[in-house]
Amino acid sequence: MVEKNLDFRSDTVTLPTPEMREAMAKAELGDDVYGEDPTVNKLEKLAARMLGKEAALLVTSGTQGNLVSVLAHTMRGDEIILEAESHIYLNEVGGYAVIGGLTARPVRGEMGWMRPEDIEAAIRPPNIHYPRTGLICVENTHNRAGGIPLTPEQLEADWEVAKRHGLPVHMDGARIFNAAVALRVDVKELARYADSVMFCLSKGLCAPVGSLVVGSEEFIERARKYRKMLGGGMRQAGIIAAPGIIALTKMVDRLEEDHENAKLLAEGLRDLGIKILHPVMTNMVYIDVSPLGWTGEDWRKACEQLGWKSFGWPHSPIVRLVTHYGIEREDIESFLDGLRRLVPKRV
Ligand code: TLP
Repeated sequence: MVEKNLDFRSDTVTLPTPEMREAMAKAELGDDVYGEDPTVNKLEKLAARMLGKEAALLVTSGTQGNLVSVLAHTMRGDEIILEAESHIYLNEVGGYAVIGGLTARPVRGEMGWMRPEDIEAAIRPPNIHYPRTGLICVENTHNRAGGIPLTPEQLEADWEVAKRHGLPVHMDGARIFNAAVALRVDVKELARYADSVMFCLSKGLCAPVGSLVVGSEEFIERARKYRKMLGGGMRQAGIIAAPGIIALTKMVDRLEEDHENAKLLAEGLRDLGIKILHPVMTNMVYIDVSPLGWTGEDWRKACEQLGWKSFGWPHSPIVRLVTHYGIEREDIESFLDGLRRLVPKRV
């Protein structure tokens, strides 16, 4: 049975499935700092195999996974190239700068994709005045661009520039399985254009905690050391790896339902006069409620009346809605029915 979780704020709110809870209770455990937790080892092996990389590392969160990856690829003083609206740049507390001693060179993308020529223009030539470019980061799906999946062709074009300049590529693939499902490609086809990929178990895949970093054996060894430095050596972490295994083996294909529900939601909202800001390709819908004469705060209150949680601020009419496990098609339909009664009538 799915616990009702009427919450559009994020797919991070998903609760573990009953099967995950059971797996947690029964998980075989050991000390993972000694490499002795069999459940963690099993999850890491599975993740590496699924993404087509040599090795994997379980980390506490997407933010920690991105940070250990960035640290393992770079040296203090390097500059990293990333998309101007990327999560690493905007939403990870500036860890790359504070902890890594790195500077950022943001490049504006088109629907989340940095064009290869723009990346190339941002790579620093040797010059005594310049920092060394150390890394290129891409994000897939791209959150603030609207949950847009970057295609293998787009990724290959960026990868080609990086390799021509001898640079590593890190992919913030927090929702890489949403991208793979939406594009109907094997996730390996996306991961192959990155030296390292971070992806999250605790978003649409429903595990309660955890993300993974995948890459070469040698890269993962370095990342493991940084994870320890950041306090991420988790001892009997099989407790969180067990639901992670279920996330990867049982929860990937159902992401399609979330994508269908997001499309249904977007169509219904459009019919009510609300502006949809991006093509809806995965589980995110970004809207502008100003055509209703509403602020984000009005939106939030309307949702609250209908029993839903949704973000919405007084100063902005832009809101992100995310579909996920626990939200069924019927829930979207009844939400839209309720909303029809609340929105001002159109003239
Ligand atoms: N994103 C959260 C918020 O921080 C915005 C969300 O609700 O979407 N990369 C991407 C692309 C993400 O969207 C997120 C989380 C992360 C990394 C960080 O993951 P966590 O929250 O596990 O640190």
